[in-house]
Amino acid sequence: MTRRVLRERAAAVLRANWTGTSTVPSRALYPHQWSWDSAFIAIGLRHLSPLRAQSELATLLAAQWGDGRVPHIVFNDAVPLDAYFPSPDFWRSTTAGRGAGAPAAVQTSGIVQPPVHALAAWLVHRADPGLSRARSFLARVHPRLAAWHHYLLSARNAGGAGLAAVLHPWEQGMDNSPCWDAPLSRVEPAEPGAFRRADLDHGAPEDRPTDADYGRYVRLAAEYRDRRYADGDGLGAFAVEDPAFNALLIASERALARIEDALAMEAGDEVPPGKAQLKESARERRERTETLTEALVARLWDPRHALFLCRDLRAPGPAGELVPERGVTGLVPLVLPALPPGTAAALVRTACGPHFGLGGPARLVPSYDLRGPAFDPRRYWRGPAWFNTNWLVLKGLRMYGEHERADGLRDALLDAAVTSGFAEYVDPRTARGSGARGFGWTAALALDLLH
Ligand code: 9YW
Repeated sequence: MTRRVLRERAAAVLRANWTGTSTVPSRALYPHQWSWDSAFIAIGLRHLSPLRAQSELATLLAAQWGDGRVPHIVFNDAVPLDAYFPSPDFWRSTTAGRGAGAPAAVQTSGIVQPPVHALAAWLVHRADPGLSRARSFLARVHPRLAAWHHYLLSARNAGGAGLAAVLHPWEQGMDNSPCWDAPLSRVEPAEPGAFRRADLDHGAPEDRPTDADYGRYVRLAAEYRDRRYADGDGLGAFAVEDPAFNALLIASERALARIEDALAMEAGDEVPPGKAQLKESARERRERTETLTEALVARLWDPRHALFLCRDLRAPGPAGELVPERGVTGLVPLVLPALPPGTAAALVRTACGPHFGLGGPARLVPSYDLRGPAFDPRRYWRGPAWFNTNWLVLKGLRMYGEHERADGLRDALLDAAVTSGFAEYVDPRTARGSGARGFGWTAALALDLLH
Protein backbone atom coordinates (compact mmCIF):
# COMPACT_ATOMS: atom_id res chain seq x y z
CA MET A 1 0.00 0.00 0.00
CA THR A 2 1.35 3.43 -0.88
CA ARG A 3 2.07 6.03 1.75
CA ARG A 4 -0.57 8.22 0.15
CA VAL A 5 -3.33 5.64 0.65
CA LEU A 6 -2.18 5.02 4.20
CA ARG A 7 -2.27 8.73 4.91
CA GLU A 8 -5.74 9.04 3.44
CA ARG A 9 -7.08 6.19 5.53
CA ALA A 10 -5.58 7.56 8.74
CA ALA A 11 -6.95 11.01 7.91
CA ALA A 12 -10.40 9.51 7.32
CA VAL A 13 -10.39 8.03 10.84
CA LEU A 14 -9.50 11.39 12.35
CA ARG A 15 -12.18 13.15 10.33
CA ALA A 16 -14.78 10.57 11.38
CA ASN A 17 -13.85 10.92 15.07
CA TRP A 18 -13.82 14.74 15.06
CA THR A 19 -16.77 16.24 16.97
CA GLY A 20 -16.28 19.89 16.01
CA THR A 21 -14.15 20.80 19.03
CA SER A 22 -12.16 17.63 19.77
CA THR A 23 -11.66 14.01 18.73
CA VAL A 24 -13.18 10.90 20.34
CA PRO A 25 -10.86 7.90 20.79
CA SER A 26 -13.58 5.66 19.35
CA ARG A 27 -17.12 6.50 18.23
CA ALA A 28 -18.59 3.38 19.87
CA LEU A 29 -16.46 2.53 22.90
CA TYR A 30 -15.18 5.94 24.03
CA PRO A 31 -17.57 8.66 22.82
CA HIS A 32 -16.16 11.54 24.91
CA GLN A 33 -12.81 13.36 25.07
CA TRP A 34 -9.93 11.57 26.83
CA SER A 35 -6.94 13.49 28.11
CA TRP A 36 -3.83 11.63 26.91
CA ASP A 37 -5.66 10.45 23.81
CA SER A 38 -6.17 14.09 22.85
CA ALA A 39 -2.47 14.82 23.31
CA PHE A 40 -1.45 11.95 21.01
CA ILE A 41 -4.24 12.79 18.58
CA ALA A 42 -3.08 16.42 18.40
CA ILE A 43 0.43 15.20 17.55
CA GLY A 44 -0.96 13.47 14.45
CA LEU A 45 -3.70 15.95 13.65
CA ARG A 46 -1.14 18.78 13.33
CA HIS A 47 -0.11 17.27 9.98
CA LEU A 48 -3.67 17.53 8.67
CA SER A 49 -4.90 20.67 10.34
CA PRO A 50 -2.76 22.62 12.81
CA LEU A 51 -5.91 24.61 13.62
CA ARG A 52 -7.82 21.50 14.69
CA ALA A 53 -4.81 20.26 16.63
CA GLN A 54 -4.75 23.54 18.55
CA SER A 55 -8.49 23.29 19.24
CA GLU A 56 -8.11 19.69 20.43
CA LEU A 57 -5.75 20.81 23.20
CA ALA A 58 -7.59 24.05 23.95
CA THR A 59 -10.88 22.17 24.44
CA LEU A 60 -9.29 19.77 26.88
CA LEU A 61 -7.51 22.51 28.81
CA ALA A 62 -10.73 24.54 29.05
CA ALA A 63 -12.03 21.77 31.34
CA GLN A 64 -9.09 22.14 33.75
CA TRP A 65 -9.95 22.31 37.45
CA GLY A 66 -9.02 25.26 39.67
CA ASP A 67 -6.42 23.16 41.50
CA GLY A 68 -4.64 22.56 38.16
CA ARG A 69 -5.69 18.99 37.42
CA VAL A 70 -6.63 18.18 33.84
CA PRO A 71 -9.42 15.60 34.03
CA HIS A 72 -9.02 12.28 32.24
CA ILE A 73 -12.44 12.58 30.55
CA VAL A 74 -14.35 15.65 29.36
CA PHE A 75 -17.92 14.53 28.80
CA ASN A 76 -19.95 15.44 25.76
CA ASP A 77 -23.43 16.14 27.10
CA ALA A 78 -25.00 15.28 23.72
CA VAL A 79 -24.02 11.62 24.28
CA PRO A 80 -26.55 9.46 26.20
CA LEU A 81 -25.59 8.75 29.82
CA ASP A 82 -25.56 4.98 29.36
CA ALA A 83 -23.11 5.06 26.41
CA TYR A 84 -20.09 4.97 28.71
CA PHE A 85 -19.48 3.94 32.29
CA PRO A 86 -18.55 5.64 34.63
CA SER A 87 -20.77 8.46 33.39
CA PRO A 88 -20.98 12.04 34.71
CA ASP A 89 -23.52 11.03 37.38
CA PHE A 90 -20.86 8.75 38.86
CA TRP A 91 -18.05 11.36 38.96
CA ARG A 92 -20.34 14.28 39.96
CA SER A 93 -17.57 16.76 39.17
CA THR A 94 -19.75 19.85 39.45
CA THR A 95 -20.74 19.00 43.03
CA ALA A 96 -18.11 16.66 44.55
CA GLY A 97 -15.34 18.49 42.67
CA ARG A 98 -16.46 22.00 43.53
CA GLY A 99 -13.93 22.41 46.37
CA ALA A 100 -11.10 21.43 44.03
CA GLY A 101 -12.33 23.93 41.45
CA ALA A 102 -14.07 21.70 38.90
CA PRO A 103 -15.62 23.80 36.13
CA ALA A 104 -19.35 24.45 36.32
CA ALA A 105 -19.99 24.57 32.57
CA VAL A 106 -18.78 21.09 31.66
CA GLN A 107 -18.87 17.67 33.31
CA THR A 108 -15.63 15.77 33.74
CA SER A 109 -14.11 12.84 35.58
CA GLY A 110 -12.05 13.68 38.67
CA ILE A 111 -8.90 11.67 38.01
CA VAL A 112 -6.06 12.49 35.60
CA GLN A 113 -4.03 10.83 32.85
CA PRO A 114 -0.35 11.05 31.83
CA PRO A 115 0.83 14.61 31.10
CA VAL A 116 1.67 14.44 27.39
CA HIS A 117 0.05 17.83 26.77
CA ALA A 118 2.95 20.28 26.90
CA LEU A 119 4.87 18.02 24.55
CA ALA A 120 1.89 17.93 22.21
CA ALA A 121 1.39 21.71 22.45
CA TRP A 122 5.01 22.34 21.51
CA LEU A 123 4.81 19.97 18.51
CA VAL A 124 1.51 21.53 17.41
CA HIS A 125 3.08 25.00 17.61
CA ARG A 126 6.08 23.86 15.54
CA ALA A 127 3.78 22.51 12.82
CA ASP A 128 2.68 26.05 11.94
CA PRO A 129 4.40 28.72 14.07
CA GLY A 130 2.79 31.54 12.05
CA LEU A 131 -0.74 30.34 12.73
CA SER A 132 0.19 29.62 16.34
CA ARG A 133 1.47 33.17 16.86
CA ALA A 134 -1.47 34.71 15.03
CA ARG A 135 -3.85 32.90 17.39
CA SER A 136 -1.66 33.39 20.50
CA PHE A 137 -1.82 29.63 20.91
CA LEU A 138 1.20 29.26 23.21
CA ALA A 139 0.26 32.31 25.27
CA ARG A 140 -3.20 30.84 25.84
CA VAL A 141 -2.15 27.31 26.78
CA HIS A 142 0.95 28.22 28.77
CA PRO A 143 -0.70 29.22 32.09
CA ARG A 144 -2.88 26.11 32.01
CA LEU A 145 0.02 23.78 31.27
CA ALA A 146 2.08 25.43 34.02
CA ALA A 147 -0.77 24.96 36.54
CA TRP A 148 -1.20 21.34 35.42
CA HIS A 149 2.46 20.53 36.03
CA HIS A 150 2.39 22.40 39.32
CA TYR A 151 -0.55 20.25 40.47
CA LEU A 152 1.28 17.03 39.62
CA LEU A 153 4.56 18.13 41.19
CA SER A 154 2.95 19.32 44.43
CA ALA A 155 -0.42 17.69 45.22
CA ARG A 156 0.72 14.36 43.74
CA ASN A 157 4.14 14.18 45.37
CA ALA A 158 2.83 11.49 47.72
CA GLY A 159 6.19 9.69 48.00
CA GLY A 160 8.04 12.90 48.90
CA ALA A 161 10.83 12.39 46.33
CA GLY A 162 9.40 14.78 43.76
CA LEU A 163 7.81 12.17 41.48
CA ALA A 164 4.06 12.28 40.82
CA ALA A 165 1.97 9.39 42.15
CA VAL A 166 -1.08 7.96 40.39
CA LEU A 167 -4.05 7.20 42.62
CA HIS A 168 -5.93 4.94 40.21
CA PRO A 169 -4.88 2.54 37.41
CA TRP A 170 -6.95 4.62 34.96
CA GLU A 171 -4.71 7.57 35.75
CA GLN A 172 -1.67 5.82 34.40
CA GLY A 173 -3.63 4.83 31.30
CA MET A 174 -2.66 1.14 31.22
CA ASP A 175 -5.74 0.05 33.13
CA ASN A 176 -5.29 -3.68 33.81
CA SER A 177 -1.50 -3.98 33.53
CA PRO A 178 -0.18 -6.84 35.72
CA CYS A 179 1.93 -4.12 37.40
CA TRP A 180 -1.26 -3.17 39.24
CA ASP A 181 -2.22 -6.65 40.43
CA ALA A 182 -0.33 -6.43 43.75
CA PRO A 183 -1.26 -2.83 44.63
CA LEU A 184 -4.89 -3.44 43.59
CA SER A 185 -5.17 -6.64 45.62
CA ARG A 186 -5.59 -4.48 48.74
CA VAL A 187 -8.69 -2.83 47.28
CA GLU A 188 -12.04 -4.43 48.07
CA PRO A 189 -14.04 -4.64 44.80
CA ALA A 190 -17.38 -2.80 44.65
CA GLU A 191 -20.43 -5.08 44.57
CA PRO A 192 -20.90 -6.44 41.01
CA GLY A 193 -24.55 -5.31 41.02
CA ALA A 194 -23.60 -1.73 41.92
CA PHE A 195 -22.65 -0.75 38.33
CA ARG A 196 -23.21 -1.72 34.70
CA ARG A 197 -20.25 -2.05 32.34
CA ALA A 198 -21.09 -0.21 29.11
CA ASP A 199 -17.74 -1.29 27.61
CA LEU A 200 -19.05 -4.84 27.19
CA ASP A 201 -21.74 -3.55 24.80
CA HIS A 202 -18.91 -2.81 22.35
CA GLY A 203 -15.99 -5.11 23.21
CA ALA A 204 -15.40 -8.86 23.59
CA PRO A 205 -15.09 -9.77 27.29
CA GLU A 206 -11.85 -11.69 26.66
CA ASP A 207 -10.26 -8.51 25.22
CA ARG A 208 -11.25 -6.34 28.18
CA PRO A 209 -10.44 -6.08 31.91
CA THR A 210 -12.30 -8.57 34.12
CA ASP A 211 -15.33 -7.81 36.33
CA ALA A 212 -13.09 -8.10 39.42
CA ASP A 213 -10.77 -5.43 37.97
CA TYR A 214 -13.75 -3.18 37.27
CA GLY A 215 -15.07 -3.66 40.81
CA ARG A 216 -11.77 -2.36 42.14
CA TYR A 217 -11.63 0.55 39.68
CA VAL A 218 -15.11 1.58 40.76
CA ARG A 219 -14.32 1.29 44.47
CA LEU A 220 -11.18 3.43 44.19
CA ALA A 221 -12.83 6.10 42.05
CA ALA A 222 -15.91 6.27 44.31
CA GLU A 223 -13.72 6.66 47.39
CA TYR A 224 -11.72 9.46 45.78
CA ARG A 225 -14.97 11.19 44.77
CA ASP A 226 -16.35 10.77 48.29
CA ARG A 227 -13.19 12.44 49.63
CA ARG A 228 -14.16 15.32 47.33
CA TYR A 229 -11.09 14.60 45.18
CA ALA A 230 -8.78 15.75 47.97
CA ASP A 231 -5.13 14.75 47.57
CA GLY A 232 -2.47 14.26 50.21
CA ASP A 233 -0.54 11.38 51.62
CA GLY A 234 -2.31 8.90 53.86
CA LEU A 235 -5.43 9.10 51.70
CA GLY A 236 -6.52 6.30 49.44
CA ALA A 237 -5.64 2.62 49.17
CA PHE A 238 -3.70 2.96 45.93
CA ALA A 239 -0.71 5.20 45.23
CA VAL A 240 1.98 4.25 42.75
CA GLU A 241 4.99 6.03 41.23
CA ASP A 242 4.92 4.95 37.62
CA PRO A 243 7.86 5.19 35.17
CA ALA A 244 5.91 6.22 32.04
CA PHE A 245 3.77 8.79 33.83
CA ASN A 246 6.84 10.45 35.31
CA ALA A 247 8.97 10.17 32.17
CA LEU A 248 6.19 11.92 30.25
CA LEU A 249 6.01 14.60 32.95
CA ILE A 250 9.75 15.18 32.58
CA ALA A 251 9.53 15.26 28.77
CA SER A 252 6.65 17.72 29.06
CA GLU A 253 8.59 19.91 31.49
CA ARG A 254 11.30 20.17 28.82
CA ALA A 255 8.67 21.06 26.25
CA LEU A 256 7.18 23.67 28.59
CA ALA A 257 10.64 25.22 28.99
CA ARG A 258 10.82 25.50 25.19
CA ILE A 259 7.35 27.06 25.13
CA GLU A 260 8.53 29.62 27.70
CA ASP A 261 11.65 30.40 25.66
CA ALA A 262 9.49 30.92 22.57
CA LEU A 263 7.11 33.20 24.48
CA ALA A 264 10.03 35.14 25.97
CA MET A 265 11.28 35.89 22.45
CA GLU A 266 7.96 37.57 21.70
CA ALA A 267 7.23 39.17 25.08
CA GLY A 268 8.08 42.57 26.39
CA ASP A 269 8.41 43.08 30.15
CA GLU A 270 5.18 45.06 30.54
CA VAL A 271 2.63 42.24 30.28
CA PRO A 272 2.90 39.44 32.86
CA PRO A 273 4.51 37.02 32.72
CA GLY A 274 7.21 39.23 31.24
CA LYS A 275 10.31 38.18 29.36
CA ALA A 276 12.52 37.90 32.44
CA GLN A 277 10.02 35.79 34.34
CA LEU A 278 9.50 33.43 31.42
CA LYS A 279 13.22 32.94 31.00
CA GLU A 280 13.67 32.29 34.71
CA SER A 281 10.82 29.79 34.70
CA ALA A 282 12.32 27.97 31.69
CA ARG A 283 15.65 27.76 33.49
CA GLU A 284 13.99 26.31 36.60
CA ARG A 285 12.16 23.74 34.51
CA ARG A 286 15.38 22.59 32.84
CA GLU A 287 16.95 22.15 36.26
CA ARG A 288 13.88 20.28 37.41
CA THR A 289 14.08 17.85 34.49
CA GLU A 290 17.52 16.93 35.79
CA THR A 291 16.48 16.43 39.39
CA LEU A 292 13.35 14.55 38.35
CA THR A 293 15.38 12.27 36.08
CA GLU A 294 17.70 11.59 39.01
CA ALA A 295 14.69 10.79 41.23
CA LEU A 296 13.22 8.54 38.54
CA VAL A 297 16.45 6.57 38.35
CA ALA A 298 16.99 6.47 42.11
CA ARG A 299 13.42 5.34 42.89
CA LEU A 300 12.35 3.25 39.89
CA TRP A 301 15.39 1.86 38.04
CA ASP A 302 16.01 -1.80 38.78
CA PRO A 303 19.39 -3.03 37.50
CA ARG A 304 18.43 -6.69 37.95
CA HIS A 305 15.49 -6.36 35.54
CA ALA A 306 17.37 -3.73 33.45
CA LEU A 307 14.08 -1.90 33.45
CA PHE A 308 12.20 0.84 35.30
CA LEU A 309 9.59 -0.63 37.67
CA CYS A 310 6.54 0.77 39.45
CA ARG A 311 6.88 1.73 43.09
CA ASP A 312 3.89 0.71 45.19
CA LEU A 313 3.79 3.43 47.86
CA ARG A 314 1.19 1.59 49.93
CA ALA A 315 3.27 -1.59 50.32
CA PRO A 316 4.92 -2.06 53.74
CA GLY A 317 8.15 -0.15 54.32
CA PRO A 318 8.98 3.54 54.56
CA ALA A 319 9.21 3.97 50.75
CA GLY A 320 6.89 1.15 49.72
CA GLU A 321 8.22 -1.50 47.33
CA LEU A 322 9.10 -1.95 43.68
CA VAL A 323 6.62 -4.17 41.82
CA PRO A 324 8.63 -6.96 40.12
CA GLU A 325 6.54 -7.05 36.91
CA ARG A 326 7.86 -6.12 33.48
CA GLY A 327 5.44 -3.67 31.87
CA VAL A 328 6.02 -1.48 28.83
CA THR A 329 5.78 1.48 31.22
CA GLY A 330 9.34 0.58 32.26
CA LEU A 331 10.67 1.12 28.72
CA VAL A 332 9.03 4.51 28.18
CA PRO A 333 11.79 6.50 30.02
CA LEU A 334 13.85 5.83 26.89
CA VAL A 335 12.23 9.07 25.65
CA LEU A 336 14.44 10.99 28.10
CA PRO A 337 17.66 12.32 26.57
CA ALA A 338 19.63 12.59 29.82
CA LEU A 339 19.52 9.07 31.23
CA PRO A 340 22.70 8.06 33.10
CA PRO A 341 25.38 6.36 31.00
CA GLY A 342 24.51 2.76 30.23
CA THR A 343 20.84 3.02 31.17
CA ALA A 344 19.55 3.65 27.66
CA ALA A 345 21.67 0.83 26.21
CA ALA A 346 20.35 -1.50 28.93
CA LEU A 347 16.77 -0.50 28.10
CA VAL A 348 17.35 -1.19 24.39
CA ARG A 349 18.73 -4.64 25.28
CA THR A 350 15.67 -5.29 27.44
CA ALA A 351 13.29 -4.20 24.66
CA CYS A 352 15.01 -6.55 22.23
CA GLY A 353 15.60 -9.38 24.74
CA PRO A 354 13.39 -12.35 25.60
CA HIS A 355 10.86 -10.44 27.70
CA PHE A 356 9.75 -7.86 25.12
CA GLY A 357 11.08 -9.67 22.05
CA LEU A 358 11.36 -6.68 19.69
CA GLY A 359 12.95 -7.76 16.41
CA GLY A 360 12.49 -11.39 17.49
CA PRO A 361 9.19 -13.03 18.45
CA ALA A 362 7.47 -9.64 18.76
CA ARG A 363 6.83 -7.35 15.78
CA LEU A 364 5.69 -4.59 18.10
CA VAL A 365 6.56 -3.91 21.74
CA PRO A 366 4.10 -5.81 23.96
CA SER A 367 2.47 -4.06 26.90
CA TYR A 368 3.71 -6.81 29.20
CA ASP A 369 6.45 -9.44 29.50
CA LEU A 370 6.03 -12.16 26.81
CA ARG A 371 7.33 -14.65 29.38
CA GLY A 372 5.42 -13.29 32.37
CA PRO A 373 2.88 -15.49 34.13
CA ALA A 374 0.07 -13.04 33.40
CA PHE A 375 0.87 -12.59 29.67
CA ASP A 376 -2.27 -12.68 27.53
CA PRO A 377 -1.87 -11.49 23.92
CA ARG A 378 -5.50 -10.31 23.70
CA ARG A 379 -6.38 -8.84 27.04
CA TYR A 380 -5.91 -5.10 26.88
CA TRP A 381 -2.78 -4.03 28.79
CA ARG A 382 -1.74 -7.57 29.76
CA GLY A 383 0.16 -8.31 26.54
CA PRO A 384 -1.21 -6.57 23.43
CA ALA A 385 0.88 -3.92 21.70
CA TRP A 386 -0.51 -0.38 21.80
CA PHE A 387 0.40 2.31 19.31
CA ASN A 388 1.09 5.14 21.76
CA THR A 389 3.62 3.20 23.84
CA ASN A 390 5.25 1.86 20.67
CA TRP A 391 5.49 5.38 19.27
CA LEU A 392 7.22 6.51 22.47
CA VAL A 393 9.68 3.60 22.46
CA LEU A 394 10.37 4.31 18.78
CA LYS A 395 11.16 7.96 19.59
CA GLY A 396 13.58 6.77 22.28
CA LEU A 397 15.28 4.28 19.95
CA ARG A 398 15.77 7.04 17.40
CA MET A 399 17.09 9.49 19.97
CA TYR A 400 19.69 7.00 21.16
CA GLY A 401 20.86 6.33 17.59
CA GLU A 402 19.16 2.94 17.12
CA HIS A 403 17.98 3.87 13.62
CA GLU A 404 17.73 0.40 12.16
CA ARG A 405 15.56 -0.81 15.03
CA ALA A 406 13.50 2.37 14.90
CA ASP A 407 12.92 1.97 11.15
CA GLY A 408 11.89 -1.66 11.61
CA LEU A 409 9.46 -0.71 14.35
CA ARG A 410 8.04 2.17 12.28
CA ASP A 411 7.37 -0.14 9.33
CA ALA A 412 5.76 -2.74 11.59
CA LEU A 413 3.57 -0.10 13.23
CA LEU A 414 2.37 1.35 9.94
CA ASP A 415 1.62 -2.10 8.60
CA ALA A 416 -0.23 -3.15 11.76
CA ALA A 417 -2.20 0.11 11.88
CA VAL A 418 -3.58 -0.17 8.38
CA THR A 419 -4.12 -3.93 8.18
CA SER A 420 -5.98 -3.93 11.52
CA GLY A 421 -8.25 -1.03 10.46
CA PHE A 422 -6.49 1.26 13.01
CA ALA A 423 -7.19 -1.09 15.90
CA GLU A 424 -7.00 -0.02 19.52
CA TYR A 425 -4.36 -2.74 20.17
CA VAL A 426 -2.86 -5.75 18.40
CA ASP A 427 -1.26 -9.08 19.24
CA PRO A 428 2.43 -8.12 19.50
CA ARG A 429 3.56 -11.32 17.71
CA THR A 430 1.08 -11.52 14.82
CA ALA A 431 -0.23 -7.91 14.71
CA ARG A 432 -3.79 -9.26 14.67
CA GLY A 433 -6.09 -6.46 15.84
CA SER A 434 -8.36 -6.40 18.92
CA GLY A 435 -10.61 -3.90 20.66
CA ALA A 436 -12.07 -0.87 18.89
CA ARG A 437 -11.33 -0.08 15.22
CA GLY A 438 -10.96 3.38 13.79
CA PHE A 439 -9.13 4.26 17.01
CA GLY A 440 -8.00 7.89 17.32
CA TRP A 441 -4.40 7.71 18.48
CA THR A 442 -3.62 4.72 16.26
CA ALA A 443 -4.56 6.78 13.21
CA ALA A 444 -2.92 9.97 14.53
CA LEU A 445 0.39 8.37 15.40
CA ALA A 446 0.48 6.44 12.11
CA LEU A 447 0.05 9.77 10.38
CA ASP A 448 2.88 11.22 12.43
CA LEU A 449 5.15 8.32 11.46
CA LEU A 450 4.52 9.09 7.80
CA HIS A 451 6.07 12.55 8.18
C1 9YW B 1 -11.47 3.78 29.99
C2 9YW B 1 -9.50 5.95 25.90
C3 9YW B 1 -8.90 5.19 27.06
C4 9YW B 1 -7.37 5.33 27.12
C5 9YW B 1 -6.78 4.39 28.16
C6 9YW B 1 -7.25 2.99 27.87
C7 9YW B 1 -8.78 2.97 27.91
C8 9YW B 1 -10.54 2.76 29.46
O1 9YW B 1 -9.29 3.83 26.93
O2 9YW B 1 -9.26 3.30 29.17
O3 9YW B 1 -12.63 3.41 30.16
O4 9YW B 1 -11.06 4.91 30.20
O5 9YW B 1 -6.72 2.08 28.79
O6 9YW B 1 -5.37 4.47 28.13
O7 9YW B 1 -7.03 6.64 27.39
O8 9YW B 1 -8.91 5.55 24.72
